[in-house]
Formats: sequence, C-alpha cells, structure tokens
Amino acid sequence: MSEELLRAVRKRCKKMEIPLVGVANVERWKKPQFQPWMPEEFYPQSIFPQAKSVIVIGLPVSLPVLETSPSIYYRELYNTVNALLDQYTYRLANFLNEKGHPSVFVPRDGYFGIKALLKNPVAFFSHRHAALLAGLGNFGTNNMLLTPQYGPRVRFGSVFTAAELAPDPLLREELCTRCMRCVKMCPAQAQDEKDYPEGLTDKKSCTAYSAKLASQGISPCGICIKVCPVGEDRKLYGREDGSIYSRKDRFPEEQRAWKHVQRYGGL
Ligand code: B12
Ligand code: SF4
Ligand code: SF4
Repeated sequence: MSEELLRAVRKRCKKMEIPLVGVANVERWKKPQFQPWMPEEFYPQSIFPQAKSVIVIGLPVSLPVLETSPSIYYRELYNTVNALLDQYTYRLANFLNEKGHPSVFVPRDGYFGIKALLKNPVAFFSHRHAALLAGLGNFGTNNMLLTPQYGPRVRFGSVFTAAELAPDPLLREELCTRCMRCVKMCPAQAQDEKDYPEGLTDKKSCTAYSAKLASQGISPCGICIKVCPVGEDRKLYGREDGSIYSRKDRFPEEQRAWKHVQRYGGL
C-alpha cells in the first residue's frame, strides 16, 4: 500500500482543481451494498484485470447554470464538464503509468449517442457505483449519487489502476431527505418514489425526453438534480429555499433571467 503514491495523486488532483477525489479498492465490488447489484462483468477487475484500486473524481455542475435548463447554457456546461472529466482521468492514468503502475481512464459516459441508449440504456461501467464505493456519497431517490458538497450536482470520472491505494471510508450518513421533489418535478414522469435501486428511473421515458430536447439542441434535462435540496452548493448560491422552482411570484429576477437564457441558442 503506497501512501506516498496516494499523496502524489491527491496533490496532482489539487493542482488540476478537482474538488472531489475518492479511492475504492476493487474488493468492494464483490460486497454488494444493496440488491440487485450489477453483474460481475461490470466490476473494474473484470474490465481491467490488473486493477487493484479505482480513483473516482467529481466535478461540480454549477447550480445557477443548471437552473436555466433546458437551455444551451446548461448543455454547454455539461459538455465542458464532460471534456474535463475525460481529460483529467486520462492525465491521471498517464501520471500513474509513468510511475510504473498500469492504469487506464474510463470515459465519463461511454455510449454512442441517444440511439445507442434507446437500444440499451446501460454502460459497461457505472461511475455512480464507483463513487459510492469510493466514499463520495450515497444514492438518492432520483437514482443519482448525492454528495455532501454538491448533492447530485456533480459528474464523475474514474481511473482503474494496478496500484494498491488505501481506500476511503464509505459515507454512512444517508443524504437523501425523501422530499420527493425529484419525483414530482420530473417532466417525463420517469421517477419512482421508492428508494434506489428498488425504484429505478424509467430510463426509456427519461431518454425519450432527452431525445426531444436534443432535437432542439438543448439536452440534457437535469431537473431531478436541479431541485434536490441536498448539497452545500445551495448555501453558496443562496438557494436553500426550494420553492424557487415552483413559486414564480416570489423570485421574479431569477425567473426573468432563466426565461431570457432559454430564448437563445436552441432550435
Ligand atoms: C445510461 C445513462 C443514463 C441513461 C439511463 C439513466 C440511469 N438511471 O441509468 C439516461 C439517458 C436516462 C440518463 C439520464 C441522466 N443521467 Co446519466 N448516465 C448514464 C451512464 C452513461 C450509464 C449508467 C449505467 O448504465 N449504469 C449502469 C448500472 C450499473 O446502473 P443501474 O441501471 O442503475 O443498475 C442497477 C440495476 O439495473 C442492476 N443492474 C445494473 N446493470 C445490470 C445489468 C444487468 C444485465 C442486470 C440484470 C441488472 C443490472 O444493478 C444496479 C443496482 O445496483 C452514466 C455514466 C456511467 N458510465 O456511469 C451516466 C450518469 C449516471 N448520468 C448522470 C446524470 C447526471 C444524468 C442526468 C441528470 C442527465 C443530466 N446530465 O442532466 C439524468 C438523470 C436520470 C436519472 N435520474 O436517473 C451522472 C450521474 C451523476 C451522479 N451524481 O450520480 C452519470 C454518472 C454520468 C457521470 N459521468 O457523472 N443517464
Ligand atoms: S433528467 Fe429530467 S426527464 Fe430524466 S429523470 Fe431527471 S427530471 Fe426526469
Ligand atoms: S430531491 Fe428529495 S427525494 Fe429526490 S433525491 Fe433529492 S432529497 Fe432525495
């Protein structure tokens, strides 16, 4: 177990301004946290047999931009965060390779557009489960991984490495308050009131809605991550009051700003 290497990885992440970093050892995939758990082919050690640890990074999705969704503004943010996730994990893997530890990045999504998702809405590796096992957060009713810092407004990327790194403890405190805002406000009625994974998102409805927005150039949707009350980021932006999304009369300035953004850049 190399403490020095882990310190170097964390230092590297800090230099790249990555706010969330967690480590899981691959043994954790063999101890399901709930049922159903994913089949073994989805484990990191099945995909990259040399893997001993998984480093998971998280980048925030800025709430005020997400609040304009569906919009070109959120779409651009989504693309920017995605590009950074892939670049950072690619660079981290190379950093470890240069130190003699075989490592590979995993793309933040891993599918060929919406048509591929309509055919099969599952990727070869799940970053949400990786982030759970790396101690970054736990699942909410919206099927997303909630973190103390950003609630579900965070996107993840992972690195598989042969290096044996000390894993972070799992986060035991349940973050989801079961307020059901994500369920009530989903425009595609794709959310279920039951806890994950008993209540799985209706992937077909969500994907179909996303396809409609994509045809207008303003996908993805993201309402279920916007309305979630969990996350320190809400305080930073003065957004503790969740009625901002339903009480149009109380927040005229914000409503005006969102409408303005929504009028431009899409089809
Ligand atoms: C496919 C996909 C989608 C699909 C399907 C969504 C879904 N709920 O799975 C669609 C297009 C609908 C979608 C939408 C969204 N997504 Co999406 N999506 C993905 C993607 C590419 C793969 C997810 C996946 O396949 N996981 C695999 C399995 C393990 O997950 P699961 O189906 O929940 O699995 C359970 C069971 O089905 C069973 N199981 C799993 N696999 C199998 C296989 C078999 C054969 C069997 C029998 C059983 C089984 O076990 C699991 C329970 O333990 C990931 C990126 C990635 N590669 O991880 C992003 C990802 C999950 N999406 C993300 C986000 C943010 C969104 C959106 C908010 C859109 C947006 N960006 O604004 C919405 C939210 C929808 C929602 N509330 O669920 C983020 C989540 C971040 C977070 N904080 O959790 C991810 C992780 C992207 C990222 N890199 O950060 N997404
Ligand atoms: S992304 Fe939109 S359509 Fe999909 S589950 Fe979330 S709120 Fe519903
Ligand atoms: S919106 Fe409420 S119910 Fe949905 S995930 Fe967040 S805390 Fe849980």
